[in-house]
Amino acid sequence: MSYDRLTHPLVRENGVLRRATWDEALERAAEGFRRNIAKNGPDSFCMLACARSTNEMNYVGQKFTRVVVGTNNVDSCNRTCHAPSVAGLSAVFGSGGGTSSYQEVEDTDVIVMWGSAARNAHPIFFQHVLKAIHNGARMFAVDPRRTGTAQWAHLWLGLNVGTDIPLAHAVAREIIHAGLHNEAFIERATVGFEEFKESVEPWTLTAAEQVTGVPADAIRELAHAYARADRAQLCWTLGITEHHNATDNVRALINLALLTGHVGRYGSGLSPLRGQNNVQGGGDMGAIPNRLPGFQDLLDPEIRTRFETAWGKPLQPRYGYNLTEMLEAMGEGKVTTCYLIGENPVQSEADSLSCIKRLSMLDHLVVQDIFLTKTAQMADVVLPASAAWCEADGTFTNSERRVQRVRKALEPPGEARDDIWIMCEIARRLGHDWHYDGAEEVWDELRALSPQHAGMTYQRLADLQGIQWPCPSEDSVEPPYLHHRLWETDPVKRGTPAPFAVLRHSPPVDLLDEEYPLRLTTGRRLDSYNTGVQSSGFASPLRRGETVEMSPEDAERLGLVAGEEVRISSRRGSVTAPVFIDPALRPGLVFMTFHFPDEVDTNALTIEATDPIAGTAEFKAAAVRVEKLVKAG
Ligand SMILES: Nc1nc2c(c(=O)[nH]1)N[C@H]1C(S)=C(S)[C@@H](COP(=O)(O)OP(=O)(O)OC[C@H]3O[C@@H](n4cnc5c(=O)[nH]c(N)nc54)[C@H](O)[C@@H]3O)O[C@H]1N2
Ligand SMILES: Nc1nc2c(c(=O)[nH]1)N[C@H]1C(S)=C(S)[C@@H](COP(=O)(O)OP(=O)(O)OC[C@H]3O[C@@H](n4cnc5c(=O)[nH]c(N)nc54)[C@H](O)[C@@H]3O)O[C@H]1N2
Ligand SMILES: [Mo]
Repeated sequence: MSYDRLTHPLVRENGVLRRATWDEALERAAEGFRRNIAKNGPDSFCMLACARSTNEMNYVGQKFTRVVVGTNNVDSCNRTCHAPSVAGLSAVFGSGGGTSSYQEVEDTDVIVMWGSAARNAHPIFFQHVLKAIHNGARMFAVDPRRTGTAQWAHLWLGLNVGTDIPLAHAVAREIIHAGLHNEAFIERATVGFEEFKESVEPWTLTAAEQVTGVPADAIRELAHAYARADRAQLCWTLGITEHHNATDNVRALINLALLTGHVGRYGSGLSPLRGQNNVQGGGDMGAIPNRLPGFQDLLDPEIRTRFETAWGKPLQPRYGYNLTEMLEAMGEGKVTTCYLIGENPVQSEADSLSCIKRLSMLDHLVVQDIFLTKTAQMADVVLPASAAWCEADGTFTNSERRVQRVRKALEPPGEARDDIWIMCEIARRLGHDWHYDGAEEVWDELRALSPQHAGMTYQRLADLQGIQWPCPSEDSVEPPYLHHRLWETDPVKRGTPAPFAVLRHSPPVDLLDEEYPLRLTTGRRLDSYNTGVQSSGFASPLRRGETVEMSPEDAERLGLVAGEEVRISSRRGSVTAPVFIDPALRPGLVFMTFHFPDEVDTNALTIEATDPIAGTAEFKAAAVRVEKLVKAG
């Protein structure tokens, strides 16, 4: 199916959505928020902000939540992908951003793509990887599937789903035993090495081979190549972060960089490639429950006071709910109203059936989107927005922390309006007379409050074609990578040392057994985007709908042929889809996307087990059964 752009506001009347004027829809949206806040308090409100939209939109969105409503319950899809990367990197280095620039990838010697299908999901970044390979770099791919990325690799390490910690530990142990660790760096810039060394000792190459399925020789080769390289980049994405122990997975990879000193220098670093075009920016702008704009800690009284003075309102001195906690709180009747901007959780959340149940318990749901999504169809009020990437002004921030300008090139269709205009109109109806004369005014307000963005005027962003944070002043010139302080000889300049983490292996929560013997992992294809809202409107002979991809061996064992419709069932739900036979998959592993949820709701199968630190769900590991469909008659 394909979606049509929303061109006018809608309000629910007698159970159905009908066309409304802007004035009526805005009043209805505001009235529902007012009613719930008055009855149940500000914490009964939550906002999901849009990682597709601009920094300026996200800044205004979090300010709306904190100032107009008075809660910190604001989050976005960052929760479903890289919240564990941000949590892990912040815990070690005090900052959640990826440490390197794209250019450095071209100038490095070894690139490890760990749990990342970048050729499909980050094609622009992958161009830099291809240039690096052309320049002589060796690329290693660590992925249960032999992906398009793996096809370009010097070596593919096809591990079992959810065994990244044993693999990383075995790499670490091999580096230590071969004497390839960087003793000077460890001594100067890190803490906890002895405990870490002891903790990886059981993970011999043989022990790791048994658990991960990766041959010992391949583990050894990765360990030696990474440790011996002059420059090395370790990049990861959702194969690491969409697990119930995702922050631990991230820490396991950071350990490898600390062990070898591959961080804080030109060409060496740690890169979580972010998901949606502006999910990095959304978090930087404070559209997360624990940080104010500029990624500043909400619990720091000095920082809070600065914002309270600027915004003229006391802020709640405690973290809000993250997306996962918001949904739980809806189920418990604690959150009763939600302002949902540019997210489609009905189709993107793990265990979608329970997500729908929770959203339907809300007293008042306002959805602001560019399409009438499945989530919008549940709303009380639907507000048509302009598409940030071509119909609005502002900035986006990419995975290398580079802030870039986007400019309005087209008028939005029908009566659709800018995300910021809509939020300000609702704020006004709730007693806050907000007016911004364009995106630049929002940006300048942010610059005054966020030291890491202070020097990025619109003029400089245009002149320099984007600037990476940190950029504390208009004349500052910072290196393109973070944490160079770790290499300073002066202990004062070096600052807080980076801690190693002692971790343990924890296999996927959804256990395989006789009833559910196959491991399902889910992910992306090049030609489709997330829940398909923005990518289902075109057909191509090269493009297929949802399928269940499996190895030739499993297909044969189950007596299945390519194209045959089968039933896929997990402990939570059941769907049907055609079989696609793919030798990139090893026996025991099946793969589905979540790009066609109107036809096949893959997330009816996934499990809501979440990482306790970051709240990210284990989208990458469900236990399923695949069966022939019994034909009627
Ligand atoms: N074309 C396209 N591009 C996109 C998107 C899209 O939908 N379509 N979405 C965007 C978004 S929001 C995001 S977050 C990114 C995601 O980008 P990626 O993370 O690269 O994409 P995925 O396909 O979800 O997962 C990556 C890989 O993890 C592997 N994997 C699964 N389980 C494990 C495991 O236990 N260990 C390891 N090491 N690997 C494992 C999978 O086999 C898969 O190849 O892509 C962005 N870019
Ligand atoms: N099974 C499975 N499920 C997954 C994942 C997985 O790997 N496997 N990955 C997870 C990940 S990483 C992510 S990021 C989520 C994605 O989950 P969602 O963010 O819920 O899904 P999208 O389809 O990207 O929805 C983006 C929405 O933003 C709207 N939009 C686009 N531009 C604008 C704009 O300028 N303004 C406004 N107001 N709206 C706009 C679009 O119309 C669309 O409805 O899915 C998660 N779900
Ligand atoms: Mo994502």
